[in-house]
Amino acid sequence: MLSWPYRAMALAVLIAMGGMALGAGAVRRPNLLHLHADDHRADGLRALGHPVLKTPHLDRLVARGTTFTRCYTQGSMIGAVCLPSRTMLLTGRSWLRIPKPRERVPGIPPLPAVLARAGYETWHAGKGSNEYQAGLAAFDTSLVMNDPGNQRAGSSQRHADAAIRFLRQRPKDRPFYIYLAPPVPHDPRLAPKEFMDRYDPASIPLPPAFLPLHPWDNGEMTVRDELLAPFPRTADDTKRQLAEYYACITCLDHHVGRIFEALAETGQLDRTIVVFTGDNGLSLGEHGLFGKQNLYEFGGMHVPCVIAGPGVPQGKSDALVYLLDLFPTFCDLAGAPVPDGVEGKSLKPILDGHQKKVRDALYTGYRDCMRAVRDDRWKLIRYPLVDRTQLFDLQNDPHELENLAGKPEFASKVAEMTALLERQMRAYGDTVPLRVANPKPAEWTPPPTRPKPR
Ligand SMILES: [Ca+2]
Repeated sequence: MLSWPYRAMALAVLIAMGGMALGAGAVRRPNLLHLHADDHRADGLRALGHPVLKTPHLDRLVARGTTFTRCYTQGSMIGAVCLPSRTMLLTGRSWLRIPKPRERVPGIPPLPAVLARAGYETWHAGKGSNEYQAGLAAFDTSLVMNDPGNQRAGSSQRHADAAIRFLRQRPKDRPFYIYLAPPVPHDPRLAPKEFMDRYDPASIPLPPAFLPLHPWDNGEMTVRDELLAPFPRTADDTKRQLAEYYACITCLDHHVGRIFEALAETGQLDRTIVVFTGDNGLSLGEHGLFGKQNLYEFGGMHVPCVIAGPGVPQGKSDALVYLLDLFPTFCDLAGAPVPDGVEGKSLKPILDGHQKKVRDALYTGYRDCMRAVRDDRWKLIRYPLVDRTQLFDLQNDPHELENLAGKPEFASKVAEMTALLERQMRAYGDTVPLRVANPKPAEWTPPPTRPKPR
């Protein structure tokens, strides 16, 4: 038995160690509330720099937490970018190593199973299609909330109502992990009139990289999402679609605010880490594109990522991160061991202030027609099937307006970034060739009549 002064010293050391391990203000085994929007652009909140959007509740989350400004889903081998994105999230595996929707990765339980084993009550509500079914099946409760009939406008409210009911009735002896993933602001973009009325299409600015047509064939010009707008894209139609998109986001924000109120009412706000992300981006007129089947910064793969709660500092991180990093991050926050074979990297060392970054470069891919890599400043996009390359200086050209790849003074930078891309592809088992024997002509003219989106 230690005498009093030694006991006091030992206690002080234990407290100091606890503080080091958890970060100031942190709680042991916090609740995890993951709000996962659908097709939500990386700039899709007022607090993330959007000039027109009204998102007061999520803006407050940004104000009190850490925003990862360079978060991406890694890629997609199909037009439904949602599916591999959500599978990566719940398996921690990279895009070419994910399982089929109803299968598990041998040796890696899905994220909810890992958290359940660590003592968490796991609860999901969200869309059922283009989701990782084996992951949803591992939740203690999984509510698949497909919109009845044409009632998409009420989707945000129905999802929030379900989450609030759970918060009020849940077992109080365990922390919770909520995965709330409504199909919002995915099309059809419908919100109640009070939200639609808040955006006048005439006063919506066009996106910075708006073009009537993409200048050449990127290999995926008539996929479903690209057929949601006329060719060539018009200012009026684009503004109308943007107004609808913003109305859906403001409606989502309103109901997220109700969830935050319920957290406060039930005494859980200071025990809950809230994570807000989107599953993929959306072009909505940028570069002449409308979908998520491309690798531009304000296009398919770049997503919002905000983490706020006890022990999480206020600020911004420009670390290069993937959505699949959330798997080990959630494990770390919950005190659960990260299963071997998870490829994501925990962001907790960044939140704790121990690290500035988790990787030096970040690569993305789409089918066999696009590959991209970026570092802190430069980004290269390669289109093997039409033998085109783009090089952007993101520091001076964040909207990717000027392609530097053809300029002789950037030839060595193109070679350097191509080599970086090849190394990244090797690391992730990606064998798609960056050059093909007989590339197609890159010129493209839109179909004379627009096919119906499937
Ligand atoms: Ca999506």
